[in-house]
Amino acid sequence: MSPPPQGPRQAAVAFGANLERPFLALHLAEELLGLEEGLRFAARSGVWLTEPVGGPPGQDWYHNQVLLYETGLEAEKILELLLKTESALGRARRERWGPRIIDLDLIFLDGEVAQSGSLTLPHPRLQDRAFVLKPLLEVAPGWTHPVSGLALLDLLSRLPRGGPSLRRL
Ligand code: A4P
Ligand code: MG
Repeated sequence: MSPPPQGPRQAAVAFGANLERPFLALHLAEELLGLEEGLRFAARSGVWLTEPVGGPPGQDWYHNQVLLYETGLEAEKILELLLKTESALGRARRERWGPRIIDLDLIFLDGEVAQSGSLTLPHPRLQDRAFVLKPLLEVAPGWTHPVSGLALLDLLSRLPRGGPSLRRL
């Protein structure tokens, strides 16, 4: 039996940039993704200036933003489009959590739960990161984590006090 036809789902994509011209990188990534068939832009958060989490000391603060799309695409296909867009903008993979011209992460696809070598959903570190949770709250305030059952506000309230700084630009 074939699976029942699925209506469009909401996909949240986190954008992060901390090299050269981060505003331009965020803008270009949005434009490129907007050209992809199957991803329909729904909402964008403000841009947040955020202290780096992990990675080498001394790297610049990040510009972070979350965009929401409506899509009929499968998660693997969305990830492929994100990686393609990173490459198109000249991202070279060097060290983990190192500075990057653009990083595009799939945060959630509705309530889908996935765990494979190349894809984990929801994003495995989203609950640890104010730089994802704060902009996400702007575009998807009603989303709840399908594994923990926690709402975004609950996740935010569980972040340790005195964590990395951030502010909305
Ligand atoms: N991958 C698995 N699941 C996913 C998913 N849901 N979305 C795989 C995106 N990718 C997913 O990622 C490595 C691989 O993860 C991908 O090839 C994909 O198959 P990457 O982008 O190549 O490597 P990375 O980003 O250096 O590592 P990682 O672990 O993804 O880092 P994070 O978690 O993305 O963190 N601080 C601030 N303030 N702001 C930031 O944006 N970003 C990072 C990177 C660290 N510190 C930061 C920020
Ligand atoms: Mg990434």
